[in-house]
Amino acid sequence: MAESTAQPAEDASKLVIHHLNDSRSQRILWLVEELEVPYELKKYQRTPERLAPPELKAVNPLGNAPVITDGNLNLAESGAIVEYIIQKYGRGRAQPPESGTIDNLYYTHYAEASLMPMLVNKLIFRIIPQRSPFFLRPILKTAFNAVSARMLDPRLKVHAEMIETHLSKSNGFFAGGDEPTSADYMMIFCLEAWASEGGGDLGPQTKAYIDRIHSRPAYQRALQKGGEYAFAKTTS
Ligand SMILES: N[C@@H](CCC(=O)N[C@@H](CS)C(=O)NCC(=O)O)C(=O)O
Repeated sequence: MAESTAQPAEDASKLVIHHLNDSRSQRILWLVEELEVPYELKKYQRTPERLAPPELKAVNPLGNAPVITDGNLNLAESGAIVEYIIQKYGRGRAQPPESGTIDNLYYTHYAEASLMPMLVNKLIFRIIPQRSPFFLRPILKTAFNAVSARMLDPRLKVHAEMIETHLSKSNGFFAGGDEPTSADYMMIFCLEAWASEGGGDLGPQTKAYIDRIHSRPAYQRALQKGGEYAFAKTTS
């Protein structure tokens, strides 16, 4: 969703980040902290059902996060936001080296298009039994665990191997340069969510990558500013 709002934003000169706790908007906070882009933070709290609160609908008809407001523009979808901010505010930073252009393109899109849907399914399969009537829980838990083990885990194993192989050759970041690029800003949330679901087959290079990103000062600043974030655990 990208729309020109009829009303100008209060302060059109400042980028506004609409941040939901425990969510993909942590990607955007890390990015702006890393690039030292001035911004205003608007925080939203998940409901007891872990949904986004209705106020987010004022800036995104889908009601989810992240969203940014830049002047008259409201822009949702974390991949679009990452690319927009790098292009408009990056001052030449966060660019992949020539040799990493295709890896950057691939992992920037792979994160939400291929990996995240499987991780979300895994999460949903775990949550459905917990939120079902008490007497149905044991049978639903058995059924959904079986579906997860048969349909998701073997596929996730292949993904984990691909990522591990890539990171073992890519010299620190997904595009192989000397600073994070859009691929890193997109991939970190998936890997964090995966690790916090048990980590399954995540390899040592992948775990070391997550810990390395967590140790960056800009990442730590983003955590402090954003507040509650359940996924920034160390992997060891
Ligand atoms: N593909 C979208 C996914 C957006 C999304 O599902 N956001 C979640 C947070 S991680 C959300 O707002 N969930 C609460 C809800 O949908 O009510 C993106 O990358 O921005």
